[in-house]
Amino acid sequence: MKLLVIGFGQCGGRIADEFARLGMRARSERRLNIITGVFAVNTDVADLSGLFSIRPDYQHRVLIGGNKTGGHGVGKINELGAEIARDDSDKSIDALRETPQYEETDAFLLVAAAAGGTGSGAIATMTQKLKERYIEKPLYNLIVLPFQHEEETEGRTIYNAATCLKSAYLVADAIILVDNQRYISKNFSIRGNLAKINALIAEPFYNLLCAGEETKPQYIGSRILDAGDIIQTLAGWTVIGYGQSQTGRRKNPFDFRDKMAEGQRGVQLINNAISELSLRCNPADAGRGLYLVSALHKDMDMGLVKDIGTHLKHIAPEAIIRTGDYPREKGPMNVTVILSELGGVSKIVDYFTKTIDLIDFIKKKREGIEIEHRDLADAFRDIPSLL
Ligand SMILES: Nc1nc2c(ncn2[C@@H]2O[C@H](COP(=O)(O)OP(=O)(O)OP(=O)(O)O)[C@@H](O)[C@H]2O)c(=O)[nH]1
Ligand SMILES: [Mg+2]
Repeated sequence: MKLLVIGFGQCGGRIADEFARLGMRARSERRLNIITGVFAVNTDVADLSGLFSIRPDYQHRVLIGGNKTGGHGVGKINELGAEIARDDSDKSIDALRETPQYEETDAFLLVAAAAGGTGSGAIATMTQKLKERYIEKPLYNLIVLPFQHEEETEGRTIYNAATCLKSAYLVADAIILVDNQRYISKNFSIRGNLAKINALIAEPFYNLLCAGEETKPQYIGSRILDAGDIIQTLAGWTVIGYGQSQTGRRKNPFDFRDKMAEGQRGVQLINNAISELSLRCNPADAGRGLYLVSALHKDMDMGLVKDIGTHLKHIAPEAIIRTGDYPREKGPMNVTVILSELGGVSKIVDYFTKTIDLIDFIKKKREGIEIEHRDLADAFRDIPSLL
């Protein structure tokens, strides 16, 4: 599958930068083209300058709203981010139009953080604008949810997340949810290390995008997972995960423990992938799903692929599941999982509930202040004025 990636705001731009590196890696390691173009759109010049792999020209790093923000971002006001993106949408769309590989692109992936200003406001607006222009290509959003400490301490975080997610849901074909907090609990040493988190966010897409583009017979699986399968799977709220088998001590083919572990490796792999999902959710809520198994030729057998499928069906019984295998020459055995069309995502519902409460609270407070002002005006009505 070939993606055209556009990052909005600082977080979106950096993750798009990571996808640019993924594309380079696919070209150099596997001679495959999985990324047809990468763009960063921002109201902040410094953020655009801090990218590494996206081409540095103005057509790939697009500055919007320069006259409104002076090139310094929108300071978390996502309404302003949305307004600027709408007003300057031609600037971004013109840049994309120049992509020579547009025809080959299977889908657009727009990336942003929900809690900031520029990306949070721009992602849905631009998805809508692109949808009007390019009706034939699916438009996916990858939205990064804030760290818990940001939710607790920074004003507007929850409000921005709720408004961004609702707007994205109304226009995007699927929204891949990525919770920053998940990556802290996964590995304490990467706390605060956003670059490492970004690499972990992009990694599950590598095999997923490469598998359907392979042309070398030795890497073509018995069931190829291609762009069509991925497009059929992605709908509504979506999460992605990636599980890897432990590489460690050499296996002894005669040891009964190794023999037993071999029988369970499919289940172990899928459990690893589910525990590493980009957002905690209940797999039973998924309406669609897919998995891609990648392993050395000698380790790849249909029993393994089937075991994984059976286990996934067990934990996501309502989901229509698509599958693929991707034989490799080196590297550990791994599985990529997508759960999509999720019915209930408690974290998202929580943002909506808290935001409605907040709006209610602000309204009541405002009414209170108005009454106070009225009382005050009544109280000084008969006082002579010096003006
Ligand atoms: N995973 C990840 N999260 C990031 C990164 N940079 C910022 N964030 C998160 O993104 C949110 C803030 O959004 P930003 O992208 O910085 O905001 P912006 O879109 O540039 O908007 P303004 O700066 O307000 O104009 C917070 O929740 C941060 O934790 C990053 O490189 N990776
Ligand atoms: Mg910014």
